[in-house]
Amino acid sequence: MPARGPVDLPAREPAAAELARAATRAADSLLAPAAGIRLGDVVPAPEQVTPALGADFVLTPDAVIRVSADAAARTVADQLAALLRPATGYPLPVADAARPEPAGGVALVLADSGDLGPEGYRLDVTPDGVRVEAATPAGLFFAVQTLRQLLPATVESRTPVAERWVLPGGSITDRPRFAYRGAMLDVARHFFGVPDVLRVIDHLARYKLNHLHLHLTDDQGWRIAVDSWPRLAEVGGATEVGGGTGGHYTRDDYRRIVAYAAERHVTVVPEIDLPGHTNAVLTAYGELAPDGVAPPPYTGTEVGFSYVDPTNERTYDFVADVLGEIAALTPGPWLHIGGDEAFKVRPDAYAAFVERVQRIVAQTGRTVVGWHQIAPVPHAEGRVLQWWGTKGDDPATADAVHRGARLVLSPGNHAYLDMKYAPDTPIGHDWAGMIDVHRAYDWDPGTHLTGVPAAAVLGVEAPLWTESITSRAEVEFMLFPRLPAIAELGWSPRSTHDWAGFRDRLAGHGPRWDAAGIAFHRAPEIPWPAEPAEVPRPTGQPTPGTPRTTIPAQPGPNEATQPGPDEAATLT
Ligand code: TNX
Repeated sequence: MPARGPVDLPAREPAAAELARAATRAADSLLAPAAGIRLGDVVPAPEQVTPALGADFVLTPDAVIRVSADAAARTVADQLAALLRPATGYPLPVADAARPEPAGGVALVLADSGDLGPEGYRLDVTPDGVRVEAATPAGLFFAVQTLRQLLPATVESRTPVAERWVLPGGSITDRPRFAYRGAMLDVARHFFGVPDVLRVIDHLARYKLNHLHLHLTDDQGWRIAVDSWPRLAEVGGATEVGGGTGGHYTRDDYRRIVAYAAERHVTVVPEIDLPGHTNAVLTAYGELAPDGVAPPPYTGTEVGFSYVDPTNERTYDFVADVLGEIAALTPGPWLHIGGDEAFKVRPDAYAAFVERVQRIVAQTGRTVVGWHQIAPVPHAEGRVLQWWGTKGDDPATADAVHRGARLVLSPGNHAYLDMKYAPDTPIGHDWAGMIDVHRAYDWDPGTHLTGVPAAAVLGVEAPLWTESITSRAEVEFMLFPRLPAIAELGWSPRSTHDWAGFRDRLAGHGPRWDAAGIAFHRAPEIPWPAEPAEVPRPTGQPTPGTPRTTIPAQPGPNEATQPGPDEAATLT
């Protein structure tokens, strides 16, 4: 008898394989919803989520990423590929979207259909593929951040993982509530080098934040090279809180930060704090001091004692030169002039100074931003005030809004991520109270300040002051998990606001942060999933679900493999 089977198989194989795939899909659709990620498990919560049970998509080794013919969109496709390749081990070539649609891929399509706005997107997941549509590359980029969260947490691994790369089926239509969604890093109290800043930009991008405010100058240090006043960085940059050697960004360093941010649709907002918080300036150029004498460097944490002389014309040369150089290096529309805590400057002199500096900013073609202390000063076209008070009522700020100012909200008692989580938090301040995750989440930017309509609110920002924060691990400990709470307030429609739901969605990010080597705080309010038992735990690590109040001085378990920013995704 002739051997049976092999000779007949080629003709039957496609049908058999198809049947097998269909059977797997049917079985998966029954199993996946219980065990896997649901379409709505995204932070910040999307505007509209329509799950389709049984319509999951599985990313396979032969998947292709297709993208519209546009350089910036192509960058997003390359970023997606760079994000997915390490953990999946798949080649994921990037091809032109105009090519005939192969099944099983991801398509990123620029299309101005519907009302997605400048940052919105639509994501459709079907068994045959994933299709993203947006009017802009920024919209595609934000969709990619959503897509990333819909894959298993192990997608964050930088080495290949055996995993079924399933995405839950259905559609998401999403766009932000506010145009300005930011975080601030104080690089003046303690200096943070370029790799640390790039990593913070990655953290922002994950949660669809689109502004990085850099607090570049303060009493303890001046952190940006200025060609026309070189001693600012050379002398003023050589100190920090606690007496360390500080540091500063060269112009190329700063350009690199700005470019890295731009590739992630993040705008850098540089702050030169004036007229107070300027001891570092005065150590470098004593001629700008009210008494003309350079003070010694300051490495403590008091505020409000220093100021540049508002009656000296040289002060305005200094301001114009510095702001001119910073504007030339900064593609974004904003220049932040500080304006906070100038306690030693009389109110009339302060108002005249700020009014003049607002005009200098206008001459650079940029829009002025200042802390809300500048509210009483006459309006300047487009100006933005950053609210950091702890009350819900401030007549001076409401009045400035009525005169045309817009607001970025950073309420000290909700959004100041340098505040401790709880009394036993080992670092941070407490002057604005404790800020646990619930407190960071539990406010509404649209109604927060009496007399300020939602239409005047440009957005939200989470500042991280660094008097007590000295390392990348400490930065991450304070940012995570509160930064995603502020991000959700900035992005998600108010109708999605729900603490219990947020807490559960956020919990799923713990394993992602573990896989990405992010040193987050295991806040006890969040029901973090237990880690798999086989994951080896370095001694001293808390058991799952236990709040961690110490910050790892050593890199976390995965940090050695993923220490830096996601520069693999950078294209030059
Ligand atoms: C107030 S908020 C400051 C900063 C401090 C911060 C500490 C603001 C505009 N000024 O100088 O670093 O408190 O929380």
